[in-house]
Amino acid sequence: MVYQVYPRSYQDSNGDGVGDLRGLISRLDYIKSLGVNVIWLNPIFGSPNDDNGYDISDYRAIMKDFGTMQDFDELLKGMHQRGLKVVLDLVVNHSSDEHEWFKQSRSSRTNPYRDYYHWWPAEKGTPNKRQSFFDVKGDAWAYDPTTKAYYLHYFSRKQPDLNWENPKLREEIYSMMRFWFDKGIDGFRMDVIPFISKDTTFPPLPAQYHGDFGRYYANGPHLHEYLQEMNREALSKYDVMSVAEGAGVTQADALQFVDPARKELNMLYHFEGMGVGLVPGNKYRMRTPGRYSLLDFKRVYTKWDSIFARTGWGTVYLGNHDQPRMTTRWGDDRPEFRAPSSKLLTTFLLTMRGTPYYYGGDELGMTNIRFTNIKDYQDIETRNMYAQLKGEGGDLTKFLAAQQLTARDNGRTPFQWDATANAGFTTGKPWLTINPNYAQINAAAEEKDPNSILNYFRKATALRRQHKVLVYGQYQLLDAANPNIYAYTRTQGNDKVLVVLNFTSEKRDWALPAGLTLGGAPWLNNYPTFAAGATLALLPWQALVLPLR
Ligand code: TEU
Repeated sequence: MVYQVYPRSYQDSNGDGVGDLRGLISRLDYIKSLGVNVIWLNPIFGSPNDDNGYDISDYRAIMKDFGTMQDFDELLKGMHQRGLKVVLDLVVNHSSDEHEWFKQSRSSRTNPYRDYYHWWPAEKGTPNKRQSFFDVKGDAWAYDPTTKAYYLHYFSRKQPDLNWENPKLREEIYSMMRFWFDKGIDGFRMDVIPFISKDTTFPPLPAQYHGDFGRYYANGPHLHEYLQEMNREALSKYDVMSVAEGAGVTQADALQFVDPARKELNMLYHFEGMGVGLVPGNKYRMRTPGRYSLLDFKRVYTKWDSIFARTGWGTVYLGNHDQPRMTTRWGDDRPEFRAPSSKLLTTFLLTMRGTPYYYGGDELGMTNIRFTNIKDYQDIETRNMYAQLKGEGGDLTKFLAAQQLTARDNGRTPFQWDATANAGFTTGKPWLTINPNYAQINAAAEEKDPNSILNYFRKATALRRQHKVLVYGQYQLLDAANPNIYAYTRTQGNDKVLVVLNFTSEKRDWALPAGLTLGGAPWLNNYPTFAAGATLALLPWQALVLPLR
């Protein structure tokens, strides 16, 4: 079970309003108490923070805001002493434009670092259009007057794409990976790793990828060669894990990354689940704001389970630092439904096959902050989309309304530790506004309440540790056509359990399918009561894990 920590928002120790490593060290006992065993930290490396650390200017240093290498060593030791594994973020599709490599590269056309990046000389004309995720104009080519050439940046202008065709660059990266492995880290989460290989002739974007360029970016000609090389040169030399951020990866491609026979990566997390309820290819437009089809949801997770049924290994997540809060997005964050729906989503994550990636703060049932003003946002993605839309004369009111549900900053507001000033996160001015609901929703209050969302999460992690059937058992969807209830069994040898999840804010009856016989008290129930019988009378967002005979 992986628990994701967004260090910027976890705990500040020095009052500068930004979370840091010493803050995190002070919270290790809390993390240990959750019952998870792997901690993934978002980027902690040298960075000017154009994109909160996803723009790295020094891969072998700690970001000044976060502390020093000594702090990191202490953190790693503290984690290992508690039996926790540490996974860092590997961001190597691009670097910062403030990285020494890029400074050299842009200085002249003959500089030895020129080929560390993708350059298009202006005398060849304007390069074929590539779409940028974060550029104000949406253009992934930026003109650089010093050498009269364009450089490629799929993300912001301050995130130039590295040129993986260059063997020297690749060796630098593997060596940097070995540096961190030698320090003792336990693995990497690999940022947009499917994008590293490019057709460097940069032909026109084929029509089938218009509006869905992520899928084209993920399809580079040498991608799997590079991943195999990375495995040979770095990963295979250590006892470590690897997980790809599977941007643009389809069901048909997935096993190419994680089939053990191919010797590439261990896991991949897909984006399809996050797309449920959105207009295809457009995360800013929900089909019906605040609603999604449970049938689509079930279809996606069932299909992805089947992909890894014979080989490879899956993942499951409902939120991360690029997503809104899980309870707001997939549950119902109104006061009466917030706790049961958070607990239901936790039940889902911890009873599916594959490794759960659980986002820090979700164990408290944190919710979207729903900013009303563009000035409240810190995220480059939201700010630049807004600027772009403004330039085009688009509907900014509608955009801001959609952002209340989908913007990344919703998932990045500081961790809510207690009801004291600034939620116990900082004594200074927080870098991003803290959700004012911290007075009610905070870890200290939930510690005291045996029925809190936090304590439910602990029960669920303990259950998953105790019962291997929840980890490895075969998954079988039941009642596929039911638009309100998600039910499935997990089976391993003689162990069989039934999971029943009422994904609505209403009471629902659900008839136990023929052939299933309950085998005792629920292993997990997010309500104090449970009406057993041939028909289960489910309360709003009720979640049950029931042993079967
Ligand atoms: O995200 C990759 C990615 O595809 C994003 O465009 C993502 O789809 C978008 O943020 C969703 O809103 C990774 C990181 O997780 C993200 O935080 C970085 O900003 C991005 O790469 C660039 O490094």
